[in-house]
Formats: sequence, C-alpha cells, structure tokens
Amino acid sequence: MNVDEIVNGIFSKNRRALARAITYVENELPGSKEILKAIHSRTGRAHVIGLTGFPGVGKSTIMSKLTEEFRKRGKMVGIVAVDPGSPFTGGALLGDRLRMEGFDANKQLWVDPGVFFRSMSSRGRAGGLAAKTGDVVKILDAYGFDIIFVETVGAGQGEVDIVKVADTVVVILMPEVGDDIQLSKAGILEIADIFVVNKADLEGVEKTVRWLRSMVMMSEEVVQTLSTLTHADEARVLSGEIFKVSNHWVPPIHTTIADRGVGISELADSIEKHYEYQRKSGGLLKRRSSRAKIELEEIILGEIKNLIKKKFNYTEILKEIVENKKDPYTVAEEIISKLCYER
Ligand SMILES: Nc1nc2c(ncn2[C@@H]2O[C@H](COP(=O)(O)OP(=O)(O)OP(=O)(O)O)[C@@H](O)[C@H]2O)c(=O)[nH]1
Ligand SMILES: [Mg+2]
Repeated sequence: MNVDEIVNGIFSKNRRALARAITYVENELPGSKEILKAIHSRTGRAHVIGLTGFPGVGKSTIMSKLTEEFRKRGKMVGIVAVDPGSPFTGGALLGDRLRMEGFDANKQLWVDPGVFFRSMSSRGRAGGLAAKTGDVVKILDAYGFDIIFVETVGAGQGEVDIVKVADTVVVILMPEVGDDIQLSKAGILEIADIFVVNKADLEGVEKTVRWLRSMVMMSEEVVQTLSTLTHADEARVLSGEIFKVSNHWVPPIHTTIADRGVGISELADSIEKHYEYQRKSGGLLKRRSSRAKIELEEIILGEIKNLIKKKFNYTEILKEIVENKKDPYTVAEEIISKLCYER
C-alpha cells in the first residue's frame, strides 16, 4: 500500500488502510508526514475523550462499557490505549492486560466494524509520545469515528500531556485510593472535566466523593464565582443552579460500578453534555487552538533541528562551546542567521 492508497483507504473506511496509517505514524516511516497532511482537512469532527487515573481503577472496564453505550447511541468508536511502561504497570503489556481484564468478555468490540482498538506502547521511546498519540487520534478522526477514547494512566507529565489531546477529560478514581496529596501531585485533578469514583461497590465511596467535592469547590474558577455571591446564594451554588446560570462548567462527580455497568449511561450523558457545553461556550475552540499551537511549535522546532543537523557539524560546534572558544548564545545567533539568510 502506498501513501495515496492509504489516504484514499482511510477516506473510504478501509480498515487495513487505517491500521497501516497508524503504523506509519507510530514508527515515523517515510510518508507519514504526507498522510497527516492529506487527512488534515477531514479532522476535527470527532469528540476526543481522555480517560485517566491510577493503575487498576477501572479505566478499561469503563471504556468498554462506554463503548457499548455509545454504540447503542449510534456512534462509531475509536480507542487508543497508551501503555506508559511505568513501574506501576509491572511490565505487563497493555494489550495483554486488556484482554485479561474485560476485553475478553467484550470480544464483539474487535469484530464490530463500528469500533477500532489500538494500543500504543511508550516503552523504549524517548518522548514525543503525546504528539504521536495526537497523530493517531487524527487518523481515527479522519476515518470517521464519532467518539475517540484515549486511555492513559496519567502518572507523570508526559501522560498528562497525552490527555491534553482530549476535548473532554474524565478522571477516574476508586474509594480509598490515592487521596489528596498523591493525586494533587500527579496533576490530574486540575485537568478533569468529569470525575468518576469507580468501584462504588467497595467501602469508602462517600468519603472519596466528599473529598473530591471539596477539591472541586476549592478550584480557582469556582472560588472566583463564589466570591461574587452573597451568602444566600450558597445553597443555590451547592445545587448547581448558579453555575448553570453563570454558564460555568463544574466537573460533575459520578459514581460507577463499571464491571456491572452501573452508572455508565449517566456518565455517557455527562460526557455528551460537556461536549455540548464546550462547543457553545467556545471552550472547544480555545482548547483546540492551544493544542494546535503546541503542535505547530513542536513541528517547527523539529524541522529546525533537522536542518541544523543537515547543515552544520554539531560535534565541532559543541566542542567549541565546551572549550570556551564560543558561547552558546553567539553560536545560536550564527546558526539562526545562517538558516534564515543562506538557504
Ligand atoms: N469491585 C469492582 N471491581 C471493578 C470495577 N470495575 C472494574 N473492576 C475490576 O478492577 C480491575 C481493574 O480494571 P481495569 O478496567 O483493567 O482497570 P484499568 O484502570 O484499566 O487498569 P490499568 O490499565 O492496568 O491501569 C479488574 O479486575 C476489573 O474487573 C468495579 O466497579 N468494582
Ligand atoms: Mg486499562
């Protein structure tokens, strides 16, 4: 399959072409850039949903139940699962874990042409995983999936970056796990549009929900809104009424028992509501613009680095800096002026 065939294949919903395109992008094969260029005009239509949370909270289980739910609602669903290769995962491959824990029971996901699953491993890759995940999401988007799920463990900066490709971020917790400090440190509370406390069949759900609610009420935007209100409004705030009026999104907190499908359709409703809110409030455009900015700057920097490699002898330049013959600022200025004016 050449690049043209792959691109046309994506547009005509050919699965083999889809899988091929992802392989191209994942491995940065020659032609991957051409594929991404050709499909760009057809992207931006999917609702990208990030699912994140510590290992074992039930992300995959929730994702497969949500997939069933959105299939019932007539949506095509694409799934990207990112294996962080972190010490948390104990070295098991994500694909294996999925098959063990839930995917087996949902084998129809693999044969259902309305669903496509792909796992990506970060192991052995130095950075760039967020960008690559974004590119895989674009391919699924161009193919025509209405909903695209991205599952990551969300521990660490790179992981949090991946979630930033999402229009809606769902942060999943379970009772009595990783209270306060651990979670706050991981930086995943701030990025939540929707919270889920899964495993509501276990003890301690109420406590976790209460703690989360207090975290939400302390967030900067909510505090700001609260400071403009009179005491009498407080009850209206707690009931969610004020935020509806002031058009402010407060992350709802859902409880689920994912393996039994409890709470899933309510969660799906919330996800749809958030997308609607984002579209109407302009938040979607804002989020996608900042994503495009990061992407563009990354591409530009990448191209410049390639140019420098091609045109200059790095070893020699670095040696001069180390030996104090030249300072890095002057060298940088020289390189940039050469790149700009001597093409
Ligand atoms: N008791 C209980 N167990 C659940 C629930 N949801 C999922 N589980 C179980 O929790 C375990 C982990 O679920 P997964 O969906 O694989 O969790 P995950 O967050 O995707 O895990 P990683 O991808 O390894 O980080 C599985 O054994 C599930 O069957 C629930 O609501 N209650
Ligand atoms: Mg999982």
